[in-house]
Amino acid sequence: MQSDAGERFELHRWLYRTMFTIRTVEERLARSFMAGLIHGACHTYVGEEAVAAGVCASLSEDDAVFSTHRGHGHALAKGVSPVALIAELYGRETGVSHGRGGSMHLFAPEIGLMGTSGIVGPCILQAAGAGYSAKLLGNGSVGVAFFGDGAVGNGAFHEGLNLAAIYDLPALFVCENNLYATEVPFSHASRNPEVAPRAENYGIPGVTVDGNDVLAVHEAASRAIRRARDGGGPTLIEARTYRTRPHAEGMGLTGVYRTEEEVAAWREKDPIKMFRSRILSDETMTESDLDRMESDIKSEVDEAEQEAAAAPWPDRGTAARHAYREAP
Ligand SMILES: Cc1ncc(C[n+]2csc(CCOP(=O)(O)OP(=O)(O)O)c2C)c(N)n1
Repeated sequence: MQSDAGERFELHRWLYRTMFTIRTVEERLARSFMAGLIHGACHTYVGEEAVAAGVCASLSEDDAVFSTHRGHGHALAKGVSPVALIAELYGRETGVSHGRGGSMHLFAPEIGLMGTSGIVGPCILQAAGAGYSAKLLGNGSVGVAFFGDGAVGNGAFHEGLNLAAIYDLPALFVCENNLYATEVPFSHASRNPEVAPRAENYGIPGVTVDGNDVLAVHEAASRAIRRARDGGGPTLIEARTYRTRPHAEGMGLTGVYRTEEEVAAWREKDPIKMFRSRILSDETMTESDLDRMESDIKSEVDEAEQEAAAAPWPDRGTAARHAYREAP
């Protein structure tokens, strides 16, 4: 059995590696978008990496994740490789959805990434459905939805949380409250700017957590996931975070809806910077360990990008594959 210190080291290493990989891939994709290599929209997850990493650290391939238009980070944290993600955004056959889905439609059911979607809200219902299936099968798995504050006003939020609550389903609802839906402040879209207390309406626990503190997210998520696996029912987590890039690449970073000062203040609370300081003060790893890890990840992502750019396009003859069921 591993010692506590050994387990902590492994966890911290995994969390840092996952967050830094997401950041590096996203920054690479932002450049690729400007170079015209990406077909369709590209919503990056820069600034929010601690949420995907902190939650997915407690999940296995048997747990089902449903995500949104901002899903690259969830896909990577759930185990999609950088090359499969980048190739998907480049529209290539080797992409995670064989080049058919692009940025917002990432599917890898073999590792429990049940899909990202451009439609705001349904992932909440799908996670409740996965929880229902897990309960019927008694297999101990959990359905997880990641969604933004913009989904909270959608009927799916009420229906999904209510359904999961009344049947004590093993589900976890993770609201990434980054304060804006596109360029609409949450405080304009709702008279109640808090999400977690809404859990009380459904009789389930609601937890607010600093979404830029990966250890805080991990602790809240692992407790909720354990509770769900043990038959205790669903939890709503509100992770308070911020995207430090535009809503989608090509849009303005700031504007009528937020100021440069606000973005700069949140960059000071960057989740990777914060975790790096924590690791160094806890002495889990040294500066040179972290520098080496970062440089390895940068090389891996560079190689992944080159491989994706050289990958073949899907064959025209297979355009309808996965769109229609094969005739029996
Ligand atoms: C059902 C639905 N309504 C509206 C839209 C248009 N839309 C795309 S992204 C977005 C904002 C979503 O904001 P939020 O859920 O907070 O996620 P964030 O982009 O902040 O991560 C909206 C309204 C949509 N895609 N689906």
